[in-house]
Amino acid sequence: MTPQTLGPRLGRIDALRTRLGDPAHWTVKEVGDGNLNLVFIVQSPQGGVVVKQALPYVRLVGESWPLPLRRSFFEYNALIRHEARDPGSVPEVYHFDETQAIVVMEYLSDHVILRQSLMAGKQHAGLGRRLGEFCARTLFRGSDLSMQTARRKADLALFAGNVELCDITEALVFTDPYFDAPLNRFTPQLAPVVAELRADTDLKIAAQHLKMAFANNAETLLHGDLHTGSVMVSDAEARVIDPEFATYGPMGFDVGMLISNFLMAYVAQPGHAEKPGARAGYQDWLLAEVAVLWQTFSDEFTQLWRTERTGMLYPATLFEDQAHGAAAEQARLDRLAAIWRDALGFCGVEMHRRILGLAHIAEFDKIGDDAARAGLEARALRLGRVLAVARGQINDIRQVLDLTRAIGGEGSK
Ligand code: SR1
Ligand code: MG
Repeated sequence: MTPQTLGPRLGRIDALRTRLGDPAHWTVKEVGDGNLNLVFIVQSPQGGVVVKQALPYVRLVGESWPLPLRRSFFEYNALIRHEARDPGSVPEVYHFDETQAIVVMEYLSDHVILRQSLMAGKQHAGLGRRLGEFCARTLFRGSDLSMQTARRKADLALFAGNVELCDITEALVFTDPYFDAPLNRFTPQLAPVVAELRADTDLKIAAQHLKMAFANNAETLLHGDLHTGSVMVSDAEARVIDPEFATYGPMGFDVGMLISNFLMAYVAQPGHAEKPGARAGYQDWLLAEVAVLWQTFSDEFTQLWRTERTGMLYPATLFEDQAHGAAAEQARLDRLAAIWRDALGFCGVEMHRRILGLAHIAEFDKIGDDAARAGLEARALRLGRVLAVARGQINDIRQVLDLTRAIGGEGSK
């Protein structure tokens, strides 16, 4: 679609004419700046909608990298599940056109992409709490801890079709950063650190263990690409967008990716500071929100474990009904410990791929001075290495924040 063809096409849909009025008065602009899709804002005197359309190729690379349109189908299906599992957490979906690979949804006119806000140094009250809730609710309620297993297996089969998007993650996150892959790109001054990381066999083993977990541990429906570019924020709330990478995978994946992007925002802050040291307080806020995010995830997961454990796993018939409630709590702690360990590993490799691979993040790329950028990126690379390799020895979020200050903070060597 183009801004010229979209209006006449959508104007034929009753639900949209009701919402926006006469198509003759609509204006359409394309605003997408992501790696894969077209995004249009359609406005009329009555209101607005967002229209996301999948392209048959990777926008970032071009037609040489074809990508199936059916990712739009997975995105739509994930959005409606996220809404059911955590109401109000995603944009409302108004219309889905599978043939055109189009999702029409709520226009969040008061919201901005969280990554932009974090670069600008803006605080959002309740952000870590809301994102922790989202992760716990969607991950718990999409799993065999909660769902009837026939429904979960049907969903598992449905999302197993999202092969090409999983393939992107499997290559770009877990493999490409650790060798001289053709699509890699990085700041030239990083060459010595890159050589160090590529010679680090413990790190390569860790990345492959994590890849195996991602590809084989189908615990729950993941968002699949939960970084700070997949969250929109206003002063009042946060919404999670873009779940086209949705697939069944390990619970720690979404949580780890999200925390990673907050920690990278922390490391990159000096590159966006108005003057040296000006973002120190903001960095403290970022780390405090990470702590809240993990604590909320853990608390909400605990609450759901105690009140909504209706799936086939760890059934009450084996525990509470046998007066073994304490054992159910013991099992919960085991599960949370496994999620934590996985999350730290995913957090670490996400740092590497966002600096060394194809898909970078604006926090680093927007730092104009190559030497300054490389210095900050090197800190994030080293932090990522420790998180991925030593994830079994890091016991709590306090230690993660401490490591982030020590390795990723100003003054680190
Ligand atoms: C080729 S797509 C590269 C990246 O963009 C998406 O947002 C995902 O993060 C993917 O890994
Ligand atoms: Mg995206």
